[in-house]
Amino acid sequence: MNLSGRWIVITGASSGFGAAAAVAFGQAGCHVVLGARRLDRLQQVAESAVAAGAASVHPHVLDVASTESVEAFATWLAGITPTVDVLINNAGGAHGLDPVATAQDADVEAMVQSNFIGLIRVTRALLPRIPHHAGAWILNVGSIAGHAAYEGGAAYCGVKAGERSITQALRLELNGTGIRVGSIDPGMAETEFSSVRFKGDDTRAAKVYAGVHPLQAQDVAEAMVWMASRPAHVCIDEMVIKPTDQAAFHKVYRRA
Ligand code: NDP
Ligand code: 8X3
Repeated sequence: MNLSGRWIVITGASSGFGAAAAVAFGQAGCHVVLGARRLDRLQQVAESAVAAGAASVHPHVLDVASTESVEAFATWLAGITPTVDVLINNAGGAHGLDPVATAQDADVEAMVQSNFIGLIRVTRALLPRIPHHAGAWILNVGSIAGHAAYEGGAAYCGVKAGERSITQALRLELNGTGIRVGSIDPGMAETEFSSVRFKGDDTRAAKVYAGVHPLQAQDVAEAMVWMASRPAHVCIDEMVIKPTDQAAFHKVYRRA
């Protein structure tokens, strides 16, 4: 399916997968709408998407952890476009790697708000703008963390498992509308993810990727474009995408 001229909304577009997706959908000639909390970073991403060939680019502040912010974003968006062809629910991430015994409420709440409730909030707010026609998409970003839990990941793995359940429920609810609902579930990818997880401890974050050839944000963005550009009768329910070096969360090949 040709994506040129389609309207794409990307949450969490100020870095990582979301920023790379802005450029990748821009290259495909889309109108790109970008949301995140850091407006200065969004504006830089917007410039890259324009340079890549986007039909138009529209950055706006968005905190998916706030109903008020999501509703303000939706109201602003309604003044720009009557329709959204592809919604990419990407905003989120991990906070901390503490075991349950020492888990911090603030970290758990932040993960639930952004990855889980935020996904429902944004989808609920934008659903009226997604046309019931063949070819529309709601593409949620999950993780291999949603497929198997690991030590220190109780809350993060929990919310990403929740993302899979939301995706599955929504696909059932929207059956017959023509709107496709799917999940892209990456493994280890070198973005700001680990820096955020370890609260700015970049030395600790770098160790996650030491000796490994991890996914880059662009790898995931290209997969998103591939999913979105399938013919309208084809729905990719779930795509797991990992580095070749990562056979499973705990099984990672590291060069000396
Ligand atoms: P980054 O930290 O680089 O990007 C996260 C993005 O989410 C940023 O743009 C950030 O923007 C945004 N964000 C976070 N919280 C909120 C919020 N409350 N409201 C709006 N935007 C928010 O990491 P990734 O690109 O790696 O992460 C993107 C998604 O991919 C996340 O859902 C993550 O869980 C998932 N993921 C990541 C993997 C990895 O290894 N990197 C693997 C599997 C899944 P801002 O701070 O400006 O608001
Ligand atoms: C991020 C991937 O495996 O570090 O979702 O949790 S993992």
